[in-house]
Amino acid sequence: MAQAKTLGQFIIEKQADFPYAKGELSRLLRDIGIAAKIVNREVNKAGLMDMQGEAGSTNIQGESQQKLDIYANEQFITALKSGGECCILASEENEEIVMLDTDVSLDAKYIVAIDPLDGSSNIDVNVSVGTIFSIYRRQSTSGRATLADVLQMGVNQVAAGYVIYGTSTMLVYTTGKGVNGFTLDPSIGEFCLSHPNMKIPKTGIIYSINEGYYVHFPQGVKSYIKYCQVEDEATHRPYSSRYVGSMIADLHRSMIKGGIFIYPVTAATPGGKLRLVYECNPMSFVIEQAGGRATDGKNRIMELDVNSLHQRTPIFIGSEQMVLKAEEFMAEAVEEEMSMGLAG
Ligand code: P6P
Repeated sequence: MAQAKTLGQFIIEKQADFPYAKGELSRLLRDIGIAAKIVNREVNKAGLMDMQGEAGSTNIQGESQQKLDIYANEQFITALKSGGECCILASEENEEIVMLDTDVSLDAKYIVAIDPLDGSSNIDVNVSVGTIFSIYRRQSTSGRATLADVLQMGVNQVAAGYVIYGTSTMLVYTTGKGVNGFTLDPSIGEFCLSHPNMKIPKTGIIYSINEGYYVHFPQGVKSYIKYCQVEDEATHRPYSSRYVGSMIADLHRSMIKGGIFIYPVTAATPGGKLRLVYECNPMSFVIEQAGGRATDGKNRIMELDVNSLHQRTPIFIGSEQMVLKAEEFMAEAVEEEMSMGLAG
């Protein structure tokens, strides 16, 4: 059987798609692939290397950091710093932006936003976790890049993707010309093209949401959940409920099988839980490029104003028809509340 195309071969081959490409973005993507392989090695043996469990520190979110969170973050910082193509890294694990512009990368053009190990609270129970990354070109044209170069709208992304450390390790990414998936072949230590031109099914029969918060959900979300649970043969309902607690795992399943993932506002997270810059925007870019849809229940995620590094947003993402249906319930609930308010 012919050896599948490696990530490096694919990146170089696709470089011709970009008129301004001088290889910087290609090198940056390869740097991310290298860091992912190193993180994969530790994730796969976390239990053996005392890399499980909490590190005893907390991140900007006030969430306890896992040892692997910190390790993964360090690997991506090291790889991006040595690669020299990235001037600023914005990470879930760092309160402030990380300036990478050393003498090697003084003219670096790219900004990388990353969640180095999403779902890391699942590491101790051996559930899939992942890395999410987003790449922008810096907007400033002189001096050092600044936070303003990071706080760009999602539609400005030049590339985005995720790595899922699961039963196999996959890297899935887009540069705005479709989505391609690569599976790590441990025998050669390379990501190999396994899922060319990925497309998310336009609809599906799986909904993914933490129903434990049901009482705190907006009425539109409650109505959509009930819609999913009603018996209706023509639309293959009731749907199945699947919720891993690791966004990457839930979204990768939707990419392959179709489905909708919802993390709405709740009483505990009135602005939503998931972060716009390094979780929702990159995953929205990938899902949209695969033919799916990603909104906050009404507005396109990638057109939301970005005002702060760790900004959160509610997210409805996945198969286009399912997201549109959920948005219908959200709009109906708002109309009802407004009419009741007017009547009241
Ligand atoms: P909850 C993991 O901590 C994460 O950021 C996402 O990967 C996941 O979808 C979500 O939070 C789970 O949150 O509140 O359902 O435990």
